[in-house]
Amino acid sequence: MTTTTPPVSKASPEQTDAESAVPSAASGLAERLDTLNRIVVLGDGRIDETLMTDASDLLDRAGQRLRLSGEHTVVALAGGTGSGKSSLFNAVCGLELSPTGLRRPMTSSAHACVWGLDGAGPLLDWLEIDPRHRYARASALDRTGGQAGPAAGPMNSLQGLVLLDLPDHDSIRAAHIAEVDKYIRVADLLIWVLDPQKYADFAVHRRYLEPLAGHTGVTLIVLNQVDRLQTDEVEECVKDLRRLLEAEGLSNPHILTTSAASGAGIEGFREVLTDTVAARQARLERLVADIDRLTKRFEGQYADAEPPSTIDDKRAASLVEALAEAAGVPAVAEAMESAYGLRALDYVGWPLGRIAARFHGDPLRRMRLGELRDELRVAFTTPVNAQQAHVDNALQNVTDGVIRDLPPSWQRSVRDAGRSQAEELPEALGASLRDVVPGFNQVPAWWWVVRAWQYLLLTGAALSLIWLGAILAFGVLELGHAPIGIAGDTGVATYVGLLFLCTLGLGALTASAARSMIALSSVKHSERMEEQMREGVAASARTLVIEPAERELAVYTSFRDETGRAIRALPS
Ligand SMILES: Nc1nc2c(ncn2[C@@H]2O[C@H](COP(=O)(O)OP(=O)(O)OP(=O)(O)O)[C@@H](O)[C@H]2O)c(=O)[nH]1
Ligand SMILES: [Mg+2]
Repeated sequence: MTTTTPPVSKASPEQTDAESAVPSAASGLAERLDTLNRIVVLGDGRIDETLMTDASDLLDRAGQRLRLSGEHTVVALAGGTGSGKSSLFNAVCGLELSPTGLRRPMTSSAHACVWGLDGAGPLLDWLEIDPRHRYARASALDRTGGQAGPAAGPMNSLQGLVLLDLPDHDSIRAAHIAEVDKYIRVADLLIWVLDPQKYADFAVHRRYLEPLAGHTGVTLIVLNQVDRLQTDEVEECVKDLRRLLEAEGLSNPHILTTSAASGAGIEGFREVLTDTVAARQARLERLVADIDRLTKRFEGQYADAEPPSTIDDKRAASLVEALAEAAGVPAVAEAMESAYGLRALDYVGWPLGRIAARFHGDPLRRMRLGELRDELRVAFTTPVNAQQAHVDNALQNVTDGVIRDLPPSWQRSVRDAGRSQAEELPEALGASLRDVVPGFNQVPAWWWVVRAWQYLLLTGAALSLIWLGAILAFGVLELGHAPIGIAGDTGVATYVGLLFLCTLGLGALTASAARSMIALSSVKHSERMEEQMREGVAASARTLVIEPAERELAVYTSFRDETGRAIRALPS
């Protein structure tokens, strides 16, 4: 007794030619697995962990299954205890291979029967079927018919079938459920064996059929034990079951009715198996259905809004500003300005004033210079002791506006990327400050020129003073004979006196003019130093904050592109 429904992987006559059949379901599968692999690489550690684990598991499973025999189709008989899985298994095998009976549950570990053992060994090992529960059937047997019925002919050969009889899914034994779940994950074709009493069983519907609604192409529903019902009751039962399945999202479910006891429907069941095995598409269709189901779960993992690819200049500039502030750049620049002024006076001040100051000591000036030196030495030699809260705030602000339209998990990952190298920031900021030291220590050429000019004037003043002394000694007091006439000539005394005063005056003027110039240039100098420090801070901000965040944005963009494409390619 078989209801008319779309066949599971029903092979057309041409498709029974194994080689030509395979590519139809396979086409696009490799590409889809590649896409999924890229999505996993991009999303790993960033999005929902369970989803990532499931995706990786699927990739592993697909890789393993595709490497294993494509000549074999793994068909699992699943269902509640007593529904008749083992009885159907035996009926298809034509031998009593799996014990059946009244004990509940009866089957405690999977039994496998293989038609065509060649190449099936690694597949059975991968399926972890206990060697004691592995059986082989020669295909010829099926052509001559087992218990299941008359010869079906070569086209109906079960060659390539790996039929699994599973324990019950509703077992009181947790190990049974774990085993069932394992095989339901890996089987190429799933057969749910239901019976008229428990076909609406909540557990099987909620736990398996509903979540696998997209797997209709690789799912077969068998209503067994129909010998217990009247003909009209069977139809009513099938109708009700179909309604139930469709309400759960299984569109156009393929339902068969059988009786393992009377043999009714068994031949039709074998035919479906024969067609499925001959088409050799179930293995690939199962993987395609799994990829479809998994891909749908990525729907909430990206946002429709086009993501930004860069941190805009305004945000980058405020980050630099905040980091420069946290590193104390303005204060260092101010200290540099003062130190520059004090240092300049050592060069351009009137030498006599400096000498006098050195003798008398100018405690205030000395203290100030000492403080400045300490301040700068600390700034230049140690990592910046930037205020953590200030830096944290700046790091948060730089990504906050940019990630607004990203899904929460990606907001987190971009924010984390922006902070990923935060620990290196103090050292890098310290280095940015240190980098300006050579520039700061340089003495401008004009300081030397002024200093030489000042010494020239001082020499002029000293010489004119000596000259005046000579005139006083030789010309006025006539203490002796002048070595050269002009040295004792009182007539030039006025000019020499004037020369002396002029050199002193010029020295004072030069010192005063130089001071004004220093006042101007120290501001310019500190501005230049500050600019250099800010450039360093900006470079650190770029390498340690902006670039990691932008790289993460690029990862999200690729993830969004790949996932979006995969979701759009899903069958509607
Ligand atoms: N009347 C009738 N009885 C059946 C049919 N199929 C199986 N049975 C009986 O139902 C009982 C359970 O059958 P099993 O094949 O052991 O059931 P199972 O689904 O393998 O059960 P577990 O191994 O416990 O999960 C046995 O006594 C079978 O003889 C059927 O189509 N009609
Ligand atoms: Mg059983």
